[in-house]
Amino acid sequence: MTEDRLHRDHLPGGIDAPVMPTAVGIVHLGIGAFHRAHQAVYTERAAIATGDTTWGILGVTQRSATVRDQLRPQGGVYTVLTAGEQESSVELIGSVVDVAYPAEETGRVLATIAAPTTHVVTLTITEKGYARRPDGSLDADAVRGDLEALAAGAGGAAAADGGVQPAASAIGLLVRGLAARAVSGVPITVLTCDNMVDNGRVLERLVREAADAALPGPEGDVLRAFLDQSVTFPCSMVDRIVPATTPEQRDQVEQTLGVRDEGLVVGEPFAQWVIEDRFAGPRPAWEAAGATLTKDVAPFEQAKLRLLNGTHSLVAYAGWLAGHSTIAGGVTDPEIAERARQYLFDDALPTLTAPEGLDLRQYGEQILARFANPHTGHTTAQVAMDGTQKIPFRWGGVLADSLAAGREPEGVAFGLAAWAEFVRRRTRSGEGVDDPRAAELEALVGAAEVPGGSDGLGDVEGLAGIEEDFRALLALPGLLPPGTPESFVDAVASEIDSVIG
Ligand code: NAI
Ligand code: CS2
Repeated sequence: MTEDRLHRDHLPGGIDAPVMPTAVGIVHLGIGAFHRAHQAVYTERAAIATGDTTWGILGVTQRSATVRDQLRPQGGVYTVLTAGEQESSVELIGSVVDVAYPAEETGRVLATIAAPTTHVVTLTITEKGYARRPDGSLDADAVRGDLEALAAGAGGAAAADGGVQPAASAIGLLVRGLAARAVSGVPITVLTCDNMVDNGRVLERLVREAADAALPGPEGDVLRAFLDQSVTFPCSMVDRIVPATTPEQRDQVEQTLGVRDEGLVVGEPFAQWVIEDRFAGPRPAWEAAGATLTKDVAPFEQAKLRLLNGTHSLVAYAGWLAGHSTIAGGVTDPEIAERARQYLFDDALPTLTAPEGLDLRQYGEQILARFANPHTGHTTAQVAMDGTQKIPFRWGGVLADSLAAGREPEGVAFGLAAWAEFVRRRTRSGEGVDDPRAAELEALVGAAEVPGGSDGLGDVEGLAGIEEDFRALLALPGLLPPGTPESFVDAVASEIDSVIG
């Protein structure tokens, strides 16, 4: 350990000592920025409030070893920079004890999920991490290697020794870990913290589909009985704007602390966590850190996904098209602000039933103010990522409920037009689209034949060609709710002039 690098044994003065976990009670799949600035912060604060230090976190990162290489040299310790409009602060988090990279340590992760001292698995693997087909079912091809390992018995008791097949997917890793735990039968809670409607039920269905695909016969009975009797998949609504950390932010905090924290994460001051109170066994006292436990998360989740995330995506696409690199820049652009308010208050808000005690109009104004905070540095490009995975959860419900009520939501039409033009422009420029279905999207752009053949004006580049691109993109399977009428697609196409600039 070099003195200029943050470490559990080398703490800068002026900030509170981190929690020193005495056991690993949580395995977290997808230890990216958000987990470190949200669930791990709640866990740390709950440990400080209650003195219960048995909730150490083993983080798991599957796409790259970066976060492991950031935190392991620091003994798992990192800092959270809270970047407010008026002030900022730095908090030291010690609840993460280590980070595992399954490509090299699958056996360790499976053994930790199976360990009786582990009581909760949490996830933030992004919407695309759930290996879903457009119809929401499990994409078995995406988890094939794990299903084969499970069928071969390589995901069970063998977990603790070497020679375990590296996990190929988060869902696969989770199912193999639960299969290993089914041997002991000790109950466990699996808590997803990803931005999906009914996220706990989505995850449970996918886990069961994977188990049935891998172990369809009597050999799967122990696992299925374990899932039925000893595993719960509660839903949760999570909220804190946490952008990807920039080198400049690491430099800023190094100046403040006097040591380098490669694991730094940055968040806004606002944070909220609403959790379905359906646990199979022990859990941290997250309510001691401000979390809300409730029997029904749905009203909170719908309000957040539709009002915050739906507006976020509209600002991201319209802002990017208008040349704004940040969300703050986009939401303070008068034309975009007007469109954002139209979507938020005229389209989304009327489809909601307010959670108890929440004034939705006030909540909406607060969301717009949060977006305008320039200090988080949240970029339009980051929010614009993975549109095919986000749009159905953010605009899909607003569109379906509006149509059912006899309304065609103009804000949603504009947002979809902005998304389509974003895809078209990123494809034509060669920059490409950051989306798990990018190949499908890019193949649709410019592929449409202009009716009546080329008109000498540069075929696909004419308005007719752009409209054909839009219609082809909007027809992407799984993007819009089933039964969306052609009249609404026409409404999206009528927004072409307002998005092509
Ligand atoms: P991030 O990019 O920092 O981390 C994403 C994590 O997911 C990484 O550990 C990555 O390895 C893993 N991952 C990505 N694709 C995967 C795949 N196909 N299979 C398995 N693992 C995969 O992103 P961040 O900021 O941590 O956000 C993660 C998720 O947290 C979001 O997608 C969202 O669902 C939720 N969230 C994020 C918020 C934010 O402001 N960043 C706020 C509220 C929720
Ligand atoms: C954002 C979310 O990146 C995105 O798609 O809309 O990560 C957003 O920052 C969070 O949901 C806020 O809680």
